[in-house]
Amino acid sequence: MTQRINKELIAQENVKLESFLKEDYEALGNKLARTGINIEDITAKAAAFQIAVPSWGTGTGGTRFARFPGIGEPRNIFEKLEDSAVINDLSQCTERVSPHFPWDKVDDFTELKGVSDSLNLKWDSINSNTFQDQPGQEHSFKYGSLANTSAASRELAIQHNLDCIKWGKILGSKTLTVWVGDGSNHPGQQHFQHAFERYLESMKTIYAGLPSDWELHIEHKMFEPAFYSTVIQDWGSSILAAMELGPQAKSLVDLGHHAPNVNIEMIVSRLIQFKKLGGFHFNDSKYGDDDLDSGSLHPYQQFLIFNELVDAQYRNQEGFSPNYMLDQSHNVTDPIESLMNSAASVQRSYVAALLVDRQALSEYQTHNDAIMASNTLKQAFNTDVSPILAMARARKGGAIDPIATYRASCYRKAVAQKRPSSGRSGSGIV
Ligand code: PSV
Ligand code: MN
Repeated sequence: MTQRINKELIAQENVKLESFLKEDYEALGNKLARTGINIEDITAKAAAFQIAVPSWGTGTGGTRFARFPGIGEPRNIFEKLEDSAVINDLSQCTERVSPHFPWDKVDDFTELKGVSDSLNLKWDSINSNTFQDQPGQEHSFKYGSLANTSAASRELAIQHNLDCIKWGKILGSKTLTVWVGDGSNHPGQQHFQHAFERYLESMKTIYAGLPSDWELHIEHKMFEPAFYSTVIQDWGSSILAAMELGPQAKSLVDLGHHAPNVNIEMIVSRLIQFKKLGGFHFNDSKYGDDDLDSGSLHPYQQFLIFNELVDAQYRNQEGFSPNYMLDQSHNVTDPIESLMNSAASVQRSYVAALLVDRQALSEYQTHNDAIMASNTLKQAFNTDVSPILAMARARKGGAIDPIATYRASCYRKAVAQKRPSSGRSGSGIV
């Protein structure tokens, strides 16, 4: 039987905090009312916010040096769904799960859909994996997949993506996300233009297999596994590819996939402007693609990204409906705790961005009042919206304090009994 967080336990834990929450919510409501903001409008938007959980994020991550397995790790997609359901039970903003194939491949996708339905979970974007070889694979991806010089390897990679669409249709997904590690490790190893041409040709076949109500998201990443050049290394290559393919192809922004100090919020704005923003993989980083917990290091950057997103919503920007998803590696924490924290952190950025006085900001921009424009953003960012997040969760049956309730449930200990350790302590970045 699937393990869940007992609803009574959530209620019991919430009772302990209810009166404090009410007080804080009222105080914040009064404060916001002074600037003409109705807290209930904001709470309704917070409650409607959703961010998908990556199936692979429910397991313990690692580096290329080592992995230290946690207890009670999910061993397959069914157990990953169980953990995802717990995250949503407590957080109430993560009703979708984004799978990765073939990591999450099953024999019977109809059965998998039945299980997710029974857990009240939906499926987000399907992620294809052509960055490693599977046991017995006939044509290797060692020298790339969609851009490989070998037609047989390219064909295999294309077919895998078409299979992902087929499986995704059964699950009710509407998006395919393609990230490839194709690139080179030595100057001269790869002809830049020819590699990009091969990639585009392969992607055109995948695009042709896309149902008319689906989107194809192209995820760029500056480096790794290729350390000299990567075919889709930046948002420039990604948007070029998306433009070449057609309107259903868009760019996906993973926060960790840019050169240090790049102005990601401005990239987001450009993609919005040209109807090419497909979605996000949220995480945080200090050095590279660190896959740290969202908002743990650069909460202001995350807020500034949401400032662009809320601005697009405010302006009713055409073609704007990005997917939000987490993509992190939890090496030293319980992944459930990290994912709950991170979902709330992204939701926090969204809610704070809703507080920006857009009319005032526009006036300051018109009159080149840099200080006041910047202060307008800072004022929203510095507002502690915790009571709004907690209220939105509690009203939907979630936890006022998700981590405390999760710990009180002893869920991890309970699942550890039926999920013996995989013992997989070798290296592995996910
Ligand atoms: C690549 O680093 C990435 O960000 C892509 O989204 C992959 O699908 C995911 O991580 C897992 O390897
Ligand atoms: Mn990613």
